[in-house]
Amino acid sequence: MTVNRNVLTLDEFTLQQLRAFPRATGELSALLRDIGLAAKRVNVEVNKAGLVDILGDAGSINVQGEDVKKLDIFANNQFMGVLQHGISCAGIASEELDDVVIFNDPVSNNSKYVVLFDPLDGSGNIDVNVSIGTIFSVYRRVSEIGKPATEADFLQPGIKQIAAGYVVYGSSTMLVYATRRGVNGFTLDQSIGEFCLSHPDIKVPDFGLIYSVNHGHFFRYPLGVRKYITLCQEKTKANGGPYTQRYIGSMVADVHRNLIKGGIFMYPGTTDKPKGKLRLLYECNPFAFIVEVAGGRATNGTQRILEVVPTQLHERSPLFIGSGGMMSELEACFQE
Ligand code: P6P
Repeated sequence: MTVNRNVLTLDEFTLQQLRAFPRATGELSALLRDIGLAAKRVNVEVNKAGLVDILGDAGSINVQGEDVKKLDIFANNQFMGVLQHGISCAGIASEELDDVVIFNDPVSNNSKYVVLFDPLDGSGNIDVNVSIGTIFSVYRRVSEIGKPATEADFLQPGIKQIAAGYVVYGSSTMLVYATRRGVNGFTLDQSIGEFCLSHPDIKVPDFGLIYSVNHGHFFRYPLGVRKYITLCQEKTKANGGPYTQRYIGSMVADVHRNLIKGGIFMYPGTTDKPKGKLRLLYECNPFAFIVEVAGGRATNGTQRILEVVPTQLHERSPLFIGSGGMMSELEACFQE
């Protein structure tokens, strides 16, 4: 039987990347393997979520006598657990936890990375069977190796990211991650329980036909945003359209679709919430890194997302992200 060497698993791919850098320590490969393992475990529970009435609601005791956790908490614990027991991570920050978690054990203190993640973004969509996702961001520590990580390790601008990625639990389960060398997508092959390279070297088209925004807030958006949305609606075949509005209400699914097909995703600030809803550190920054490596752009409306210097762990930011040509059209509307 011939082995199909064209289909690389996530582990084989990261090891191949490691071999290309002889001086690399393998810590990043190990960290991505850990994240892939947690994602597979979360995927099993997400796929069962529709049976929650059989398994019992969060907080109840299920038929196996296990206490059923909210899926967000379950996902948080899976990612935190694999990272804490791995060899590459000194600590984590999570959308589910108020403060950073410094692992502070000898192996973790000697690790050179910290990881920030949103363990289950869009989890409000679970009970209506809409795709949801995990988002993660990897930084090299600025604190002294050998000692416990500090909060400063987590409050770095997005430009300092070493890697970033997401998992989309949808019609298929995909893990997409970026380093400065490129963006690559892996689809979970349930028959072997491995993420397999399915989307090598992802590049976002410079233009697309999709714009993603919550129209319900239209009259609370800044004038430039309203101008751009109107421009999108006026697009015809004669001037580069017609555009389609697609908004799932699950950022991972919306941005993933636009990354592959081309498009723009907007979560602007509003008159009542000027900073918008999305979190800078573990939603905006990782996607900004991924999309920029793929050839697109991401701003907060006035500044490149990756250059924003964070001051708080859970701070929010407006987000405009996607195809470079469409981002330029948006920025022209801001200038008018
Ligand atoms: P709205 C999910 O709760 C989330 O954080 C993102 O995944 C999604 O893009 C956004 O909120 C949707 O928010 O206000 O449009 O429902």
